[in-house]
Amino acid sequence: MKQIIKASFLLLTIIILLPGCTQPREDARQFPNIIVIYADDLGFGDLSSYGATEISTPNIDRIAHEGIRFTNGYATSATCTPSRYALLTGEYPWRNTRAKILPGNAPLLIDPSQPTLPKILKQADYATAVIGKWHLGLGGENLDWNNAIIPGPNEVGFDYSYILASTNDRVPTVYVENDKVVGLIENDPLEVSYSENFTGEPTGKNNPEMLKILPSHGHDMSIHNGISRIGFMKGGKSALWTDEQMGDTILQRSLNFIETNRDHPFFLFYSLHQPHVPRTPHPRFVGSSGMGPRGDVIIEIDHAVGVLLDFLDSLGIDEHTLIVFSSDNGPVLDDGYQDDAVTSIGNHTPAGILRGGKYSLYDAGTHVPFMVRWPGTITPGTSDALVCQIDLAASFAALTNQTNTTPDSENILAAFLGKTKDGRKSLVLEAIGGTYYRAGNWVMIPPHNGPAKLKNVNIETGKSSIYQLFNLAKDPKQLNNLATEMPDKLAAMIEAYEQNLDNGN
Ligand code: NG6
Ligand code: CA
Repeated sequence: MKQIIKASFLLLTIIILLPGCTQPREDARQFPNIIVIYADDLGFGDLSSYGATEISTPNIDRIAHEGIRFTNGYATSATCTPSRYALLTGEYPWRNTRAKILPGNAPLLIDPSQPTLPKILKQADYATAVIGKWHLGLGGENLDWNNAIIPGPNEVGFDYSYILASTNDRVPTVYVENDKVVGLIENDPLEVSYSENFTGEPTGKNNPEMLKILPSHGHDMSIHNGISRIGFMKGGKSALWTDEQMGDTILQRSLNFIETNRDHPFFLFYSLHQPHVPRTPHPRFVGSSGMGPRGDVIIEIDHAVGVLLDFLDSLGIDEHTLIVFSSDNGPVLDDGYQDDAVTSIGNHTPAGILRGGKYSLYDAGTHVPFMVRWPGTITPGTSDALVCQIDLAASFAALTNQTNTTPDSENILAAFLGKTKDGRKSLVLEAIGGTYYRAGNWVMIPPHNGPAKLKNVNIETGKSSIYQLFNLAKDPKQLNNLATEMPDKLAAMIEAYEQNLDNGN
């Protein structure tokens, strides 16, 4: 009897103790933490794991080498806002006419009633956060930055948000934490306009003597921190960020979020602002690449990724964390500031072997680095499966036993985990001024009106008055237009493309 009582007591003790120690950990760890690290304008050839020889990115390469390195990974779009829209909503951005590069005072682009990736993960009891670049609009029309900014990220599925209001080259140059501008004080209200300057405020155009980085095109409006931006602002002085600190700020907030949720599944959208312009590395990275500020900020993000990986390791949650690393669109050198990106590039090829770049209908616009790491679960390797950021929503819904309610996202979890090399069959991608179609290794670009080159940024648009058809398996540089030579293939591609568009509307 004594024995039985003793045994029961022991059992009771174990049961009582379990919730406090191992049990919840195991429950909470049913699904992995998910971190999406999203670079801004990083090209297919910008990482050493993707063939760069003039720059070394050992920490990001760790994700590639310890996970699956995708050679056919895509953003949906050759610019930022639409790619981010697709990643978060699982909806093709060309279905939403507002999903274009947004000004800094644009209303929230995602409808709070839309299904989103973070909402799906919240249903699976994840804590969710976006930290870093947002560029998906905030609030409604005529937003007052001095009051609660609603709706924003918190209304579309994020429990916590700490974001750049828009981009680092657009006003207002402030962080927004949840629904408030960080550091704003009452007697110095922040005002923002994209139509006219505020009386007496200096601009890059009129006051170049105040600038430490000169604009090359655009970016000549309000000045903050010696850098003129797109758009006008006034006041809110106590809230204005320091560009050189931005990398550290975003990283630190991300580490805090991870630490807070170390015992609970979390989804972190770690949204880097580099190497987008203006490129302002922290002083400790200045000169680190030998390639000017663009290279230096790539080294800066590589370093940040290393800190993050080590942090996960130190918390013992490495094997419980799935990481995706990718970029929102392809590379650009001169995107509006005279920052030596062009003159210091040397032999580096940001787009790697691909044609075009940011904004372009050619492959480098959307074909980006893409890697997925989940130590202990994913067997490292390389995959040529066609995968796209739009598919994270459905795939992570599958991973966490949730129903995918987003319209265009496909469950290709098996491809993301390296279990199959079958990804998507096709994609309707977009760039500035139009859409195009990839199916298997083939790309069809329909005729689009517009210049063949964007002169300021010196990038081919891919626009042509005739159909273009390329076989990327044989011709990754897209030099050999097979449209005339292969009329049947062209017709089949056009038909499939139009069917995809029709289904979309
Ligand atoms: C363009 C800006 C460019 C960049 C881009 C958005 C000018 C002349 N150019 O309009 O500098 O901000 O928008 O980049 O203003 S993205 O990566 O956020 O899509
Ligand atoms: Ca971008």
